[in-house]
Amino acid sequence: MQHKQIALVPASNPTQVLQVIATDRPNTRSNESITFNLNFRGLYTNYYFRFLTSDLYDNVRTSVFTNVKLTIRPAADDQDNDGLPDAWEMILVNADPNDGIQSIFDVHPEDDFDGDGFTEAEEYYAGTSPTDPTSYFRAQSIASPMTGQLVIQWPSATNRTYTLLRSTNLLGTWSTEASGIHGTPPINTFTTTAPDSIKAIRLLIE
Ligand SMILES: [Ca+2]
Ligand SMILES: [Ca+2]
Ligand SMILES: [Ca+2]
Repeated sequence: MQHKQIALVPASNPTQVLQVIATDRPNTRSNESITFNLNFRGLYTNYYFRFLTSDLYDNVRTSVFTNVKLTIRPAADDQDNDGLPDAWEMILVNADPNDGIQSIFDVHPEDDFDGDGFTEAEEYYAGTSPTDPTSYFRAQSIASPMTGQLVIQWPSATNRTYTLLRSTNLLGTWSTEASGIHGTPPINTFTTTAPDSIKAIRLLIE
């Protein structure tokens, strides 16, 4: 049932419901407070809150809202709403007290502070250091301690899982060597058999 509902809709397409905030609210109360969390980020366009009401027979009725007060609170750990936890952003704020990055609002996910080719967002996601140009996501050590054995190491983070692919040719045909490998920070070590046919490996963050 889509009536009796408060929903968030984009201004460009008001019939598209992005998120239902509340349903079946009784209409006899006033000064009602509804708390909800937006489950998307990036408010770069206009959105509407759509209020739909119906009578007991599900006929849509027009309602008059005399006073709707909307209070928006950013997520507690992300006051600048950029997707990076504020505590993590402090690494970049504190990296150089004399640079232009004086607060979390000066840290931008698309920037690359240490110039290693990986953005702050990518470094956060991979669990690598955003202030160390030698720290970025890649297999940092591949060794073959004995014939037929391959040891692969990479910088890893908690709450991340990894997939390892192997290829027997260089034509981009990949098969999964292992998936769901849990991060064991700071370094993951994975040992596998390495027949001569392996020509390349690839490492992905799931
Ligand atoms: Ca943030
Ligand atoms: Ca970087
Ligand atoms: Ca780095």
